Amino acid sequence: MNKVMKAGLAGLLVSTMLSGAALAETLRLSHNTGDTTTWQQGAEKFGELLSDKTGGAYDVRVFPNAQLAGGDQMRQAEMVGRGALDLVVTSAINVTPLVPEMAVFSLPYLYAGYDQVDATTQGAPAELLEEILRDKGIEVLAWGENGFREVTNNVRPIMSPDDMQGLNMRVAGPMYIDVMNALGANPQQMQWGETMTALQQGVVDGQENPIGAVIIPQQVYEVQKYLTTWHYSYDPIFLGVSTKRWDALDPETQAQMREAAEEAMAYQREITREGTAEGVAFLREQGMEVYEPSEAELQAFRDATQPAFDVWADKVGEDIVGAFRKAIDETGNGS
Ligand code: X2X
Repeated sequence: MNKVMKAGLAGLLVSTMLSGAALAETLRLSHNTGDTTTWQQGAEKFGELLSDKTGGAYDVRVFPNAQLAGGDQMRQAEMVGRGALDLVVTSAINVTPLVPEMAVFSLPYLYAGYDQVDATTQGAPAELLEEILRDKGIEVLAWGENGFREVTNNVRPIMSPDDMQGLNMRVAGPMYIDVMNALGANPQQMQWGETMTALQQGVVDGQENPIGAVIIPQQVYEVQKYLTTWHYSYDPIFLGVSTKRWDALDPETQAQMREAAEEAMAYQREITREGTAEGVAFLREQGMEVYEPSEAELQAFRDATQPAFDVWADKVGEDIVGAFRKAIDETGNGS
């Protein structure tokens, strides 16, 4: 060890002693988008709040791009479930291989707006999913937002279901394969981490993702020409902790952790909605051609995707779909 290193180590020791605190326990948090997204910002906010609320007893190290799961975005939930990861921020769609019921949020055209979304993700319906996830070893701490998923491609503007015919579309999960098939496209399931390169090289023509959480921060506009705001599927994210970790915490720490998660995800939802609201204008400035379908045009997409809705509503089960529909109806905004 050289002099400089020795001095550095001594300094570290002194500052630790001066702060009077025991070394914080570091929890590892995995998420599957890049470090510029609102997923990352929400995860970092959670780390800050947890450290504050626990008086520095815990801190969080955030690992983007599903790197702790070898780049496999679907594997993260299973790893948290068996305690191989402490924490995860991921979207519902990534958990459908483990828990098919999680597809409920993303059923095509289930929601007509944010108030309907909030009535389910921030209300009793989401608790039905939380129970199932708990049985799989994941304690959901709070729900955030990926958002309404919009379609982009490099071939032509999408104005009607016919325009989807024959397009090679990257999709994230199994339900979207059925949705894309219903629209006459050629879906291909692919990791998000591989998608930008695939779009750039023309391996696929298009993809679909939310504007504020992913398309803008991950610069999808650099490799895609056309975007249609078809709002066809909503995707929430959640912040979850391994139940192995959770059950070992005392009630006070549990309360602090849940509070930190709720505040962090509220912040994450807010910045995601802001980014989405400003997003279309920004994307046009970047040279994208954006098409905003009318109500009648949206109805054509709704009709075309109905077969996939029916298949997946069956997989989710009547109890859960019914609870979601009831909460949506009670907002009084129709859909
Ligand atoms: O892979 C995607 O498209 C993403 C980032 O939205 C999800 O995690 C589902």
